[in-house]
Amino acid sequence: MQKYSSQELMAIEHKYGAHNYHPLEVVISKADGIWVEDPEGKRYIDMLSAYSAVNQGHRHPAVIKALKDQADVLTLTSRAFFNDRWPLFARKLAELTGKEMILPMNTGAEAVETAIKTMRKWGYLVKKVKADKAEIIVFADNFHGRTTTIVSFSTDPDGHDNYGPYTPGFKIVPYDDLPAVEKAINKNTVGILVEPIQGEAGVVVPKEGFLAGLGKIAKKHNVLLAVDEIQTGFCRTGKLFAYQYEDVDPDIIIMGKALGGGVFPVSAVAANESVLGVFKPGTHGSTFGGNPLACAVAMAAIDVLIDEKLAQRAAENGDYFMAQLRLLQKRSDKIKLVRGKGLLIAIVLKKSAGKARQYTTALKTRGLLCKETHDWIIRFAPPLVITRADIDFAMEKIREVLG
Ligand code: IF1
Repeated sequence: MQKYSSQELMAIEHKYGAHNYHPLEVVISKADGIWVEDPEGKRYIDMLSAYSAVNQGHRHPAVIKALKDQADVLTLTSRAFFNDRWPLFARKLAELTGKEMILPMNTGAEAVETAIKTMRKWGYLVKKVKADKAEIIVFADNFHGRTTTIVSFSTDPDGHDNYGPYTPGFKIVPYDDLPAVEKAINKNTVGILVEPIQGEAGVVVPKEGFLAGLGKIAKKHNVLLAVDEIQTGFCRTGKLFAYQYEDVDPDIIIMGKALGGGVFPVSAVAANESVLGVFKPGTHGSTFGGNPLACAVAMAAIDVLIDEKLAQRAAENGDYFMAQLRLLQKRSDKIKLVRGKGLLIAIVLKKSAGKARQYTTALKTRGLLCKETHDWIIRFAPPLVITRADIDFAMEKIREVLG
C-alpha cells in the first residue's frame, strides 16, 4: 500500500469523509500499550483511550491472540444458529456482573436502546402500565449515544437539534438531584437511566449517595434502575463498575467500549431473568450481536482486566495523577478545578484561560493526546496499564502547558 503523510491523509479525509468530527490534527497509524505513533514516526501517549474503549492498552497481546486464534476458526454465524463462543461469554459476563442473563449487541448506543426496550417491555408486561404510556427518567447533560431515540432526550443542542420528530416517553430531570427524580415518578414510570459519572458533560461526579438514593427510589416505586457503565465500566474509575462505589444493586447494567478490548465493538446488557426474561424469540436482536469473534475478544478483554488488576491500578494511579494535577492547580492561573475518579479525570479551565482546544493542541505537540470536552474542559483517560513513570512523564508536559 502507498504511504501517505499525515497532511495528505487529513486532506483526503476532509474531502471524502463527512465532517461530523473536528479531530485533533494528528494521524495515528500504529499503537502499542499506552503509546501511539503517526506516519512520520512521532510518538504520543494516548490520554483518551478511544473514550475508554482501550482500557487494556492498545493491542494487548492476550486480546490480539484471542482475535487471531478465533479468526482462524469461526467469525460469524448470526443467532439463527448456536455458536460455541457466545454461551461461554454469556456465562462469563453473567458471573462477572452478578446478573442472571446477558443480551449481546455491538455498539454502546445499541445496548442503551436494548435497555430502553427492556424497561418499556417490563413496564407493559410486568408492571402493567397502559399501552404506550411508559416513561423513563433521564438526566440533563446525559450522553447515551446517537440513535434517533437516544438523541431525543439529549439536552446538548449539537447532538439533539434537527433530528425530530423525537421519540416521546422520556422525562429529563437535573443530575444529582434525588428529590427531582422522586417528583418526576408517576404510575407510568418504568425506569431510570443514569450514568454513574457523566463523561461527556465533563466528568461530572455526583455527590456520594446519589446512586444508592436512586436505587432506593427505584425499589420504593417499582421502577427499574439502569446504569450506563459504557464509559465508566471495566475498571476505568477504580472499580470494575463505577456503581460499586455505592450500596446499590442496579436492575440493568449497560456495557460497551472496553468490553471489546480496544479491537472490536462489543456491547451488552446484564439483568436478572425477571427483567431480561421479557424478551421472547423474535422480539429483539442483532446480526452481529454475540458473534464468535466478538465473544472471544471480549472474554480475553475481561481476563486482562482481572489478571492485571486494572481496577486497583486505576484507583491507585488515578489518585496519584489527580493529586499531581491538584498540586499544579495550586500554582496555575489557568485551572479552576480537577475532578474525576480513578483514571477518568478532567481539568476544568478558568474562563480567563481561553479555550481548551489550544491546550490539547499544545499537549499534542509535546507528545500527549487528550481531548477537550466543551470549550473549557480537558479530559484525561489513559489506558489503565499506564505506569507511575508514564504519569510523571505526562505531568512534565502538562506542567509546561498549564503551569
Ligand atoms: C462519539 C462522548 C465519551 C457513552 C455512554 C453510551 C455511549 C457513549 C456513557 C454510546 C459513547 C462516546 C461516543 C463518541 C464520543 C464518546 C464520548 F464524548 F461523546 F461523550 F466517551 F465521553 N453511553 N461515548 O459515553 O456508545 O454507541 O458510541 O458505542 O464520538 O460519539 P457508542
